[in-house]
Amino acid sequence: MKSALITGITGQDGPYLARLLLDKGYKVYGLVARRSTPNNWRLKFLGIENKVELIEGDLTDLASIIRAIKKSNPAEVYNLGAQSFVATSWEQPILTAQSTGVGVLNVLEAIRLTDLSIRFYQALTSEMFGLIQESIQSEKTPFYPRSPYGVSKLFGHWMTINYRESFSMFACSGILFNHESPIRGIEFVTRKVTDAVARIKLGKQNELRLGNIDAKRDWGFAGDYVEAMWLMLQQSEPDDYVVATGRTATVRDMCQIAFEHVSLNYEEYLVIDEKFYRPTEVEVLLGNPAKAKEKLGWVPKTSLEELIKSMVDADLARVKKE
Ligand code: NAP
Ligand code: F7E
Repeated sequence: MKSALITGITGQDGPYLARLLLDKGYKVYGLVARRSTPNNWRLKFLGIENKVELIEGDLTDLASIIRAIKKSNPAEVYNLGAQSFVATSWEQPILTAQSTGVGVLNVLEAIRLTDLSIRFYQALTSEMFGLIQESIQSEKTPFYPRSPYGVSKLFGHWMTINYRESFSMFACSGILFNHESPIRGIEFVTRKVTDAVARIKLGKQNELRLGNIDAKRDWGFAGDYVEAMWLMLQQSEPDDYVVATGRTATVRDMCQIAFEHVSLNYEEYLVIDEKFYRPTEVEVLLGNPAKAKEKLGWVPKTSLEELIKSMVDADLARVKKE
């Protein structure tokens, strides 16, 4: 039986990827950083809490990653772990550089020191395009990151390429645009909005405070995007791929979809709060997923409307149970 090791298995993408790999017959291990309270609610939400084996370790601790690789003996390692909230990357830039940036190097080194035949997936991001240099971003678009998070990911990107070229590692970078789901962290804007919509609808909240609602994002569904990760590691050659929907919408558009789903008008509840503005903003992102379509046969299946409505429905169900 093939084994896979996933870092970041307690985050949003980890459980979707774990479920996909379990369905394909893999034995799935997850590297989990020690926290004072276990953080398994997302694994539970997808019904796989008892189907994956968790190994304690941290991306900033090389020895713990080596131990996890020796224990799991994986054919594939998916490095999804990171401090991934852009706003926090200005509050904790050094921690972000260590986990999101140097963490990538630690996993690459751990593979180099244990088994160079392991196939490696690195979770990268459209945030590396930042101040966009082309109106539609592809694998060939120059980078211009706008946050400590984006800069840290760019370090991980070049390290992944360098290890591929230096040691012939099968190392792939997925440059993923924003992807969301009912298990998205509550601090990210889509989930913040869908949770607020549920609370407002159920009379538990009166307003929704947001920052820059003119920002535009290319939003897809996390469950679709993890399929692209797996497909990258099944190819004959390692490569880098943009994964996106090819459609962009404003935060305002997304709010409108969410509120209209429960027959409310967002303008009656939205309050603009300077607190949520960022020191430097990524104003617009729009990805071109043509290479992923051509080489991987990957296409997004979920529309923005379907995605946001499913998130509102999940939050309504949760808030009702509170
Ligand atoms: P997420 O929900 O923030 O999950 C991050 C995961 O990393 C969590 O399991 C977290 O554990 C773990 N982690 C953080 N620091 C760690 C450390 N030092 N050692 C070990 N584990 C650590 O992120 P996501 O949305 O699932 O995204 C997955 C990956 O894709 C991330 O690398 C993210 O930067 C990248 N990405 C995401 C998107 C997106 O739109 N979702 C787009 C492009 C790229 P705890 O929960 O215990 O802290
Ligand atoms: O912000 C604006 C905010 O925090 C989206 C991460 O997964 O995707 C994510 O990064 C936009 C920004 O995601 C609020 O200014 C307005 O323009 O949901 P977000 P993000 O920063 O795009 C990329 C691809 C990643 O790689 C990251 O890991 O929404 N916005 N008002 C707000 N954002 C938040 N969070 N909260 C607000 O109140």
